[in-house]
Amino acid sequence: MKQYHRVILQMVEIRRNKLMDKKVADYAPRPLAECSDLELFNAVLNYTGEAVKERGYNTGKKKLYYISAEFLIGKLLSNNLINLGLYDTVKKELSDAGKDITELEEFESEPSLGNGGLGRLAACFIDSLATLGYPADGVGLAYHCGLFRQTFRSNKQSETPDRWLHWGQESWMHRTDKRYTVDFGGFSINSVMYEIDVTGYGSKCGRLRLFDTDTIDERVIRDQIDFDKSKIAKNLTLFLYPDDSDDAGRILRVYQEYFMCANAAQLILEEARAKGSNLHDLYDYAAVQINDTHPTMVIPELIRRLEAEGIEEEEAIEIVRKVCGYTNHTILAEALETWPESYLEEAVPQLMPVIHSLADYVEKKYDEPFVQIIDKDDRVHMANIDIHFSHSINGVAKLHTEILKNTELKPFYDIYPEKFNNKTNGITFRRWGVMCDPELTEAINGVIGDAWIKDASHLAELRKEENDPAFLKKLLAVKGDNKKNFAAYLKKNRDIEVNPDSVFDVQCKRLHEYKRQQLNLLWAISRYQEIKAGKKPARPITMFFGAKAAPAYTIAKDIIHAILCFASIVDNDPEAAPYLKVVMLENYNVSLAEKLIPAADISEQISLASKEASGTSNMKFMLNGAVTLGTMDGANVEIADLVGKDNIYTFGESSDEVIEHYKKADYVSRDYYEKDPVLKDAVDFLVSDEMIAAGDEKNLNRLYNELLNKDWFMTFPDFEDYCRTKEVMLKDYEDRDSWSRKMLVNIAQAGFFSSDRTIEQYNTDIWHLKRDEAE
Ligand code: NBG
Repeated sequence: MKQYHRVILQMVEIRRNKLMDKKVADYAPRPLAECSDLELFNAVLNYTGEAVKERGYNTGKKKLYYISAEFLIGKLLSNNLINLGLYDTVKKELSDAGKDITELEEFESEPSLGNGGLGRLAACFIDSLATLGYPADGVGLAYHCGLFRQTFRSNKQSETPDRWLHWGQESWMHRTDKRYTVDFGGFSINSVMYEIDVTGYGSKCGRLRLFDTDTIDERVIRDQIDFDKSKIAKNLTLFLYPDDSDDAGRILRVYQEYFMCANAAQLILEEARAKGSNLHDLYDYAAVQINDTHPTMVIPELIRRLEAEGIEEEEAIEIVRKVCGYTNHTILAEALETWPESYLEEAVPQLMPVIHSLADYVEKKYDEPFVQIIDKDDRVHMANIDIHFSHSINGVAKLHTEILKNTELKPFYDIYPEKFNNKTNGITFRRWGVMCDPELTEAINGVIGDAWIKDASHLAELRKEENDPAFLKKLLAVKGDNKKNFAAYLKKNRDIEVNPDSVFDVQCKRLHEYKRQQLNLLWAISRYQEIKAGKKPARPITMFFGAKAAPAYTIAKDIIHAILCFASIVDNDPEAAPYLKVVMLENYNVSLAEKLIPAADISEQISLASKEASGTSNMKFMLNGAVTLGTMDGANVEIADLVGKDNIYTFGESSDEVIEHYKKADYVSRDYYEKDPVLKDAVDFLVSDEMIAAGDEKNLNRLYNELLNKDWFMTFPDFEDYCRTKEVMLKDYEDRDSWSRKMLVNIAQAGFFSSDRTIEQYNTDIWHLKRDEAE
């Protein structure tokens, strides 16, 4: 038998520093035992702030500005303490005073600055940048109410403002003295810059710089998240992705985007100059990464500002091109923003001469209509600006980049083959391993040490344990504990009861038809129908969904409604309830993910092949020992390559087949419905008497008709294979020995998906930053 000894994280990486002599108690107004939660939280905040100051920031001549509309950073207390090597010390100090650090974690509110994978990726990237020692800022907006807080009422999603920050109260976000003026058509707004320190693991720190204005007035919010969209100075940074179903909402997005870019541009030029740049050599001082199309206006804005400094337009364009890189995160047309020229004229008239110049430049060189900046309907294509006027265009997984090159962006690839490159996404192992799964971390450290936390390639050393029954058993035990912990959390905090001995089958991600939560739901319905017909499964299954639907996305909300109605039917059916449970988790966010993912057995990654650019929850699940059930889409393809076919369950049509269907327009969902009685029964159940009694006939009918008459994301063709594959998977789950080996292989092969690897690749190919000189 092997001995599993506890390795204390701090011993390895952390330089002992002066702060070690200080305590949280030194920052508290009274003895810790007598402190309120708020006093305690502030004490830890200030103690941590001191530690950050001692660490200092990564500096260097050239700095990266990672501009993004979203930074889904999650709570910071534990993450910062772990990165600073202070977690165990603080935990002990608090516990000696009778205080529980996990309660303080619950007290902390989660910053609402992002939506999904794109924003979480930005957060993982700034963690890795700090850890690796690269000078870098994240640049974005300080939304007061973020996306929205999701609640369920009458089995439907309802949205309320997420007032995550109590303005004026101490927080991780510090107000700075930096102020800029941003001009819009007919008026100007003064900005104020806030900063959040980004701690690296055993390294110096980076910064997240978020812009806001003092004129915001939350009183313009009316009912729920509805607000007066015309009062730009009062509403500019209230919400992330304000409802864009009308003109006012869409123009507001343009105002927001320009506000972000105009501030970023001023910051970049000011800092470069302060370091000695004459602006002709901006490339030696700044790299800009444009995260999706939202920050596109930084290109014309920088050009405009360089021209104002006396640089000729042609040179200004070349300078900016050398500085900027663009990351594409989706092939869905709706996410490739285009704005009517008239919006830009109204909101940012000063940019129009530049945009017209860029458009002329392209038009003179290329005939192809697809690559033009402004189309025949006078719409400005933001991605097209990015592609022509930055030096690098990357997709976020191998398959995605190939699809961009060969299909979606082919006319651009024909012009600029050298600009296209792939950077498969990654996740930070500090948050998604060490912090969220301490028991697993301890088990891993016990056999291979903790070097994997900073150099994830070490995880592969775990493969040597493949035939060690003690370690495999340990993995099962850890998973069992995590499931129990999550079940206890749900009971205590949400009054939901789940059976930790059931299979935990999880799909958590934004709600979108292409991600196909509806496919999972149809499986659940057919499982229910089997049970009702007398076929009782060997083991119960608990299906977890976590997803927010964009407020104006009707069908996505109908899918949530159907899941909630179905969940209530199962709960109230004593015949089915012992075997099946469906849980739609309210307000899924980073903090909940950190609890849910370590407890998962099955990771549902079932997007329509070709549509999921990468997926990153697939990587988080894998690192936490869940096994993937997925299509050959996004990064699933690379997971399959790494773990081998025995350690992943794949199904469904290939991306080539799917792309072919779209090309030929030959898919008819009703044909599948007529052909497959199991599918037909499941689909019909959506509008059954039981469902209508549980919900709203209008919504259920709409979903039913959508699937039957359109099913744009081809749920039906994959249904049979999905059910068959899931059945095999559930059967295999019962062989606990061989399942634990699958878990191990997944964990051991996850090293490739560290965001440290991704960042090194961006740096080598795109940014060319130098690491901060180690002391
Ligand atoms: C998302 C994709 C995911 C991908 C993340 C991060 C958007 C627009 N795109 O597949 O859907 O993992 O970006 O790259 O949120």
